[in-house]
Amino acid sequence: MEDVEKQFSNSFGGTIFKGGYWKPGNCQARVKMALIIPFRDRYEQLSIFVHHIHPVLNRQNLEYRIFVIEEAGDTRFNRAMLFNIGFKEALKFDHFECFIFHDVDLIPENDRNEYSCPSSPRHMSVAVDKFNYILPYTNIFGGVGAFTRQHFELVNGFSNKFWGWGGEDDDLFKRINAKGLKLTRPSMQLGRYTMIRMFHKSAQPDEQRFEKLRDSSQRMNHDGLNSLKYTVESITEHLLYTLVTVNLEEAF
Ligand code: BGN
Repeated sequence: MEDVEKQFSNSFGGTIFKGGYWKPGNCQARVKMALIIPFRDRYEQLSIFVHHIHPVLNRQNLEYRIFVIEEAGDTRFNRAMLFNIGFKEALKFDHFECFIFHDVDLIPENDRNEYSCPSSPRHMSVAVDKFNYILPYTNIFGGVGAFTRQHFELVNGFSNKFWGWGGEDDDLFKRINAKGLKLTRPSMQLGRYTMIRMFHKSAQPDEQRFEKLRDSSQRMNHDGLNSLKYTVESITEHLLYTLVTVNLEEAF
C-alpha cells in the first residue's frame, strides 16, 4: 500500500486524495459518487484495487470518495450490513447522490463501464473472468452494483440478516423487483472484470440463506437501513481511501 501511495503522490502532483477523495480540475462533475467496499483482512487485494480504480475513475471525470468499511472483531462477515453502513457513513461526509457497492477483488477491464448512477439500479460486473465472462444466472446481482441515493433508500438498503457467504445479493435483487424497479446492465463487452484471486480461506456460507431468501419481500420494509445497528470504532482518512472500522453484533 505504501508503494501505491507513493506512486499516486508523484504522478498526480499530490493534488488529489486524502481519504481517497478526488474531483476533476477542469470540469464540474454532475454528481458526487461514493464507492463503498466491504472489507476484512484483504490488504493485498485492497492495494491492487485502489491502484487500478483511481485512474479509471479519474479518466471518467467523476467526483468521488472511496470508503472501505472494515468489520472488526470476530463476528461472521456481513457484506450487506457493511454496505448499509457505508451508505450511512458516507452521507455524514458529503451529499452523495450515487453509490457504488463494490467487492474489493474485482478490477474493471473496460474504462467505458461508467461508475455513475443511471436512472435505475445497475449490476455492473456482468462478465467476470472467474465465470468465463458470462452471467452465471440471470438474476445475479453479486460483485458490483450502482444505486442512486433515492433508490437505495426506497428498497431500504440490503438485508442485515445474511451472516457469512451468499444470498444477500439475491435478496437485494428481490427488493428491487418488489419496488417495481428494473435492474439495468452494461453490455458484456463493457461490464468485464478480472477477479484478483488469492489464497484466502473463503467465508463460511450462511446455512440459512435459502430460508431467508424465501421471505425477502415480507422482511424488506423492516430489515435494512431502518433497522441497522453498529458502532464505529474509528474513521481514518488514508491517502487513497477512507477507512471506517465498525463493530457488528450478530442478531437474527
Ligand atoms: C450464488 C449466491 C450469491 C453469489 C453468487 C455468485 C446464494 C443464495 C442461494 C441461491 N447465492 O449462489 O450470493 O453472489 O452465487 O458467487 O448462495
